[in-house]
Amino acid sequence: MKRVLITGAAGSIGRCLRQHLQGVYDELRLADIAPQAPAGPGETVVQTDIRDMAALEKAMEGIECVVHLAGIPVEGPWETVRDLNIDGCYNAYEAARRQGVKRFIFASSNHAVGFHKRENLLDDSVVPRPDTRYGVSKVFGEALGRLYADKHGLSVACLRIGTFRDHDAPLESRQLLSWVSHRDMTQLVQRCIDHPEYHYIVAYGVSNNRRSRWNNDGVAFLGYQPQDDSEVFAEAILAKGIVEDPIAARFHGGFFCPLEFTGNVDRID
Ligand code: 15L
Repeated sequence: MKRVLITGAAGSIGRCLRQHLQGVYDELRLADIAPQAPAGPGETVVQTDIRDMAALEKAMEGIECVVHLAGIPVEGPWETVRDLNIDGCYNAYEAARRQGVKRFIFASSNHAVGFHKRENLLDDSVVPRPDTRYGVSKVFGEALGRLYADKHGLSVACLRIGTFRDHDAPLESRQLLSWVSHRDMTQLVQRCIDHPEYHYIVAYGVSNNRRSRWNNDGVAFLGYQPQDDSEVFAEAILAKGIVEDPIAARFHGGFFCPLEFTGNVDRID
């Protein structure tokens, strides 16, 4: 894969990938609706709205691999989730198909499986269990990926990303499980771009955290070897003595779970 397009390139993960992948591929095409820094060597910068299929098709001309990061990264009103993460995500897969893109890497999220109990270790075979409308949109993106892989032969990787932060460190106790460092995130994406052949995979975007509850054995063939462990931050974080919300603490999705919650936690098996 020599010509790579990143959507949402002006976001947190996009900027990190831009910084670390500059010069690695023949062309790194950077698409975002927001203004971006001017193109450096090997880069092309395009202003693209993922709600505009024609613009996305144009942005994907000649591209071999799409890294689709664009969308709303948190819970939001249905209209926003629908426009950006449902319609926008469909547009991205469909534009990729029309342009003959070979591989599609989808920024999914742990919130696609957020209502699984934290006491259970999660691998790539667990059933969807979204904790928000945002989580539902990530389940949708994973399902579209499965469809486009099976029906159209697109090679697809869905990354259930944990906690990625600009400051590159975990800040609270749940993030000791879910944190993914900049270099590990970059390595995972790069392995997914560079691997010669896979059909459809799901991987967790998480560092080598001693407290991680997510298992990537199913994608060991990728050779992803995360370098960072949140444990080095554990003492300082735990010393703050901040107690997690009781609903958040039960589930993988953490603080997304109690948002607008009107259910019965004891019925969630
Ligand atoms: C996500 O999917 C969000 O994009 C991010 O902002 C974090 O909240 C992260 O999950 C998390 O679970 O910590």
